[in-house]
Amino acid sequence: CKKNLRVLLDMDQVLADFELGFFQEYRKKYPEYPYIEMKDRVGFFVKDQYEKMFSSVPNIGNAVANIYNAKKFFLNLPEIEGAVDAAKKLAKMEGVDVFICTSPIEKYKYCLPEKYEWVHKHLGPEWVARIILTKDKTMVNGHLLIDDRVDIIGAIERPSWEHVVFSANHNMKADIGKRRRLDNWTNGDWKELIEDFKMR
Ligand code: T3P
Repeated sequence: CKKNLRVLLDMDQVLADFELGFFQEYRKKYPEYPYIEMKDRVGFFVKDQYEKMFSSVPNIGNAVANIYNAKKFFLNLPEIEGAVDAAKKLAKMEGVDVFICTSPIEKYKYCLPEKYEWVHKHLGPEWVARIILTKDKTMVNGHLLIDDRVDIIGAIERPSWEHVVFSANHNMKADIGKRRRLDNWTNGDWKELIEDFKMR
C-alpha cells in the first residue's frame, strides 16, 4: 500500500490568477463602469461584492459575469507568481502525489476545456492526468488541500484532507479558525508545510 502524501492544489488563485485576469479584462471591456481595486476585494465571489457595492448601477452583475464566462478567459489567466515552479518541484518530491482539484463555473462551456488547456500549457501534458474537476471538493480524498476559498463545504462533513488557506486579497480578513495559511509560492514556506505533513 502506498503511503504517499496526497496534495490537492486548487487552481484559481492558487495556480492561475483569476482575480488579476478578471480585473484587467473588466477594466478593458467596461472602462466606464465602477470597479473595486484588487486590494479591496472581500469575499470569494467577485460578482457578489460588485453587486453589493454598486447596487445603483444597472446590470453590473451581468457585466462582471460576462468577463469570466467569455471564451479564452480561463485559458489566458496569468500564473500566480512561483506557482508553476513550486508545483513542479512538489510533484518531484519523494513520497508526494500531487493533484489539481478545481471547480468549474456555472457556465462551463469554455471554462472546462480551458482549464485543461491551461494546465497542459503551463505545467505540461503529464499534468492533465492529475486534474480532478468537481463542484464538491469534500468528495475528494487527500491529505492536504491548498485552496484560497474559505468556505469549502459539501456532502462530506469531515473531509479526509486538511485545508490550508492560500492567501488572497479576498480572504485576508476572513476568519479561518485554526487553519494554517500559505501566503505565497515564492518565500519557500510551502516546503516546510509539506515536510510537516509528511512527518504525520
Ligand atoms: P477553483 O476551484 O479552481 O478555485 O467557481 C468555479 C471556479 O471559478 C473556482 O475555481 C473559483 C473560480 N471563481 C472565482 O475565483 N471567483 C469568482 O467570482 C467565480 C465566479 C469563480
